[in-house]
Amino acid sequence: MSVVTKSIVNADAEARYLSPGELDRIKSFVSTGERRLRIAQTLTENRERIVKQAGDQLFQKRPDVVSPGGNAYGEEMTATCLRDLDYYLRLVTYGIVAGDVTPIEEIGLVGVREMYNSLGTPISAVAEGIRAMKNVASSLLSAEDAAEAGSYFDFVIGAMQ
Ligand SMILES: CCC1=C(C)/C(=C/C2=NC(=C\c3[nH]c(/C=C4\NC(=O)[C@H](C)[C@H]4CC)c(C)c3CCC(=O)O)/C(CCC(=O)O)=C2C)NC1=O
Repeated sequence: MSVVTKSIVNADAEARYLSPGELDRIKSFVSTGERRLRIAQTLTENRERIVKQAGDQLFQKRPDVVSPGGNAYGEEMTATCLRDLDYYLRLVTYGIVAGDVTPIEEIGLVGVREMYNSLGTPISAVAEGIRAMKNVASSLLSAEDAAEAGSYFDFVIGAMQ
C-alpha cells in the first residue's frame, strides 16, 4: 500500500481528517514521485540486461552453484535461478513506485529463508545475486537515483543475511 492509501484507511477508521503529519508524508511521496517513476522505468526497460549481467557476476563469484551438485546446476535450474533474480528486480520496482518496502516484503520475503532452505538453495548466493543486480542497476542511474534504488535492493539483501 502507498502512504496515500494507508493514511486514508487509518484516518477513516477514526472518522477524522488527515493529520498534518500524514499530509506531510503524502506531500513528500508526491514530490518524489517523478523521480521514483523515472527509476522504475529505467529498471523495467533494462530488466533483461540487469538480470543477465548480475547472473554472470554471481556465477563468477559463486561457481559452486552452477557446478555439478550445485543448486542452479544445469540449464533448467540456471534459468530458474535467473527467474528468481528477475522476480526480485520486479518487486524492487514495485517498492520504488509505492515508495514503500511493504510490497517487496509481503510478496517476496515472508518465509523466504524457510523456502530456500527447503529447496537447498544457498540464500547467501541469492543475496549475492541481488547485490550484483544493485550494482548493474546503479551503473544505469544517476548517483542520486542509484542511492534511492539502492535502499530497496538493500532491504531485500538485508532480509537474506
Ligand atoms: C515473486 C515471489 C517468488 C519467489 C521469490 C519465488 C522463488 C522460488 N524459487 C524457487 C526455486 C528455485 N530457485 C532457485 C534459485 C537459485 N539457486 C541458486 O543456487 C542460486 C543462488 C539462486 C538464483 C540466484 C533454483 C535453482 C530453484 C529450483 C530449485 C529446484 O527445483 O530444486 C521456487 C520453487 C518453485 C519453482 O521452482 O518455481 C520458488 C517458489 N517464487 C515466487 O513466486
